[in-house]
Amino acid sequence: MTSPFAASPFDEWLTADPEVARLLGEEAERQSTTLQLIASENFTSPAVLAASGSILTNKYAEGYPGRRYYGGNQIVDEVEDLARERLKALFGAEHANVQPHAGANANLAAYQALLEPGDTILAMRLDHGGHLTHGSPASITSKVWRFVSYGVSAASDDPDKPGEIIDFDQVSDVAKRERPKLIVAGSTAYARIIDPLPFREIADSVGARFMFDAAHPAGLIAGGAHPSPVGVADVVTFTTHKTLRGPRGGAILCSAELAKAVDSAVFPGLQGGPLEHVIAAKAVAFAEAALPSFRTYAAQVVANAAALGESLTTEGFRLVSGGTENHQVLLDLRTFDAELTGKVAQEVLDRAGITCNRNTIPDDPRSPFITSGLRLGSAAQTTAGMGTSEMRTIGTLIGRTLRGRDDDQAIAAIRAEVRDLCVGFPPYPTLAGT
Ligand code: DSN
Repeated sequence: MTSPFAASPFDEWLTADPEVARLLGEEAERQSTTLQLIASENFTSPAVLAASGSILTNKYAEGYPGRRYYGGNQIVDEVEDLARERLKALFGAEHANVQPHAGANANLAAYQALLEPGDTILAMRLDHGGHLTHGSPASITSKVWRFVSYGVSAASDDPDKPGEIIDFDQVSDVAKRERPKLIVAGSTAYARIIDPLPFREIADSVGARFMFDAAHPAGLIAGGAHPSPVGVADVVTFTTHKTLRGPRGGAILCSAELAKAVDSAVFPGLQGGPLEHVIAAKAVAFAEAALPSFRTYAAQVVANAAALGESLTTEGFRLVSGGTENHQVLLDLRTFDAELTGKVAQEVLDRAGITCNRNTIPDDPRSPFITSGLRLGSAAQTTAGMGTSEMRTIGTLIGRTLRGRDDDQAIAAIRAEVRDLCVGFPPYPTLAGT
């Protein structure tokens, strides 16, 4: 197949480096002929691609607009100010920092702004859906701060009273016992809306600060599909590349009162020179997310995840937390096949052209490397134009792939069906070659 970028200047500029050009072409083919169901991924717009591939990568700009440590930043200052103003307007925030290179950096900077080393942080258990930066023993966060955790309620078979939902009694009990300086809401594998208000109440009851890590739902919040934590939490961190559909990176929102502490924590506390080409791309994405069409997109992402979840339930999988209210579907594979691990499922689905990741599920008896779960997301394929009907087809394809996992011919046939489906929904139609 012709590279979707064949008509763009990217290939031409790379003729001097045929090896990298070839790899980009192969990745373009992979992204446009396989299903992108990793819940933390998306397809940025061509304008975001253009800004992130721009000459702003050449510029050193340590500091902030109007207060740089290098000359020649007149234009860069305008770029970063534009990004900050657009982001503040998008979420109604008093202050924005658009320099974090990633979500992990944003979280580290927020902790640094709000806490002293050794202070206690209450965050979601990693094996119940929390993120590495919420206190994994492998993360620097747990070496600097002391983490205690809350989890989700027990699993339930009652469709009217689903389990595996954030247990606010537990959040409150642990908060009262451990007196954390900071309570963190937010997750990496959790399919429900996270309401910031109960967290705020609990934080206030113990005199803690409250941080909302909105890495996953940022686009759903911007698009009005989820409640906003801005103005409720002291600090909101997020990545710009998941549901928000921008370039790979992070950002922080906070009150004017915390602006100086947050800015100092990002630079010089954690990072050196900001990636101004990425900041320009963030500015583009923030403007896109303010368009009415983005509200339609956010609603469709949620509807698509629900359709995918329903279809997978019909195939015999159990949905962790009994359903989905965001862009994620977290599957318990054991009801489908007690022997099937997340690792095997991910590998077989990869062969069929269905890209997703294995994930632990609450109280998973298997290790994080093997797992009993799979995490799927609807954000990227919704950007490519797929709707609920395609999501139901994908659910069926996943069921067929995993049932036929020992049959190479069956997998090859599904791979062909996946390619046919994807060809109808090119992620970059305006860049497509002929
Ligand atoms: N935890 C990653 C994810 O959600 O895929 C992002 O850091």
